[in-house]
Amino acid sequence: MSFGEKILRAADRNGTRTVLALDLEDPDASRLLKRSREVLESVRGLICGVKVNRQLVMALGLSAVKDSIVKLANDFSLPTIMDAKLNDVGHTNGFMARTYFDTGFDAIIASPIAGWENGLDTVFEAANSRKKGVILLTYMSNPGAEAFYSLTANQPDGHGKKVFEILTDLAVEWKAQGVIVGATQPRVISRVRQLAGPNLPIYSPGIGAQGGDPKAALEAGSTYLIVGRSIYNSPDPAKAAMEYKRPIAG
Ligand code: O7M
Repeated sequence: MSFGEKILRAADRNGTRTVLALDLEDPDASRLLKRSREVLESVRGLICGVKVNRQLVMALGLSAVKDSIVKLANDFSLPTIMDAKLNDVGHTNGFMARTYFDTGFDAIIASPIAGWENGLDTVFEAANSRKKGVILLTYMSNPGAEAFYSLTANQPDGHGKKVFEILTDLAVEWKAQGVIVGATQPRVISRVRQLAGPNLPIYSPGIGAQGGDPKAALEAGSTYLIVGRSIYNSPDPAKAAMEYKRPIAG
C-alpha cells in the first residue's frame, strides 16, 4: 500500500484529518520516550498519522525511534512521516531519504528549493522505488515566511509568479504526495488548491499554538491538519485531539 493510500485509510477509519506532530522535549531521554508513547497511545484512534521531527531523533537516536514510535504507529496502522526538511545536494539528500525510509518511515518532508537535478531527484528515486511519499514544503506557517514565499519572481515569459506558486507547480510536476502550507494562511491554501487541483493533499501545520484555525484551513482546501503542542501539551491529549475531529464532522 502506498503512503497516500495508508494515510487516507487511517483518516477514513478514525474519522479525522489530524496528523500528530510528536515534538515533545525532555532532557531525560527515558522520560521523553515514555511520555511520547503515552501521548501516541492516548490519541491513536483520533489521528490519521504521526509526524516525527528532530526533537525525538536527536534525543533518542534513530534506532530507538524505530523500535518505539515507528513500531507503535505501525501497530496502530498509522503512517509515519519524517519531518527532515531535506534541502541539500543529491547524494546527501539521497542518503538521508534512504536511511529514514529503511527505518520504516512512510514519507519524508523536503524543501523544493534545492531543485530537481542533483537535489531532490535522489529523494524521489528513493521514495518511488519503495512506494514511499515525499511531501514538499510550499508555504510555512510562521509570520516571517511571507517575506520569501510570497515574493514575486519573473518568469522567462515575462510574467511574475509568486514563489509558493512556483513551488506548487513543481510539486505537481514532480508528482509529490503532498505539500505543506501553513494553516495561518487560508488564502494561500485556496490558491494552492486552485493551482494543484483537487487531488494533491495539502498538509497544514500551525493550528492552535501558532494561531491557525482548523475549520478555516479545511474550508480553504487543506486535506490534513498537522497539530503538535495543542494536543501533547494538553492535560488531556485525547480530549484535545477529539476537538480537531469536529471541523470535519461539520
Ligand atoms: O502544532 P505545533 O505548532 O506545536 O507544531 C507544528 C509542527 O508543524 C512542528 O512539528 C513544525 O515543525 C511543523 N511545521 C510548522 O509548524 N510550520 C511549517 O511551516 C512547517 C511545518 C512542517 O511540518 O514542516 C514540514
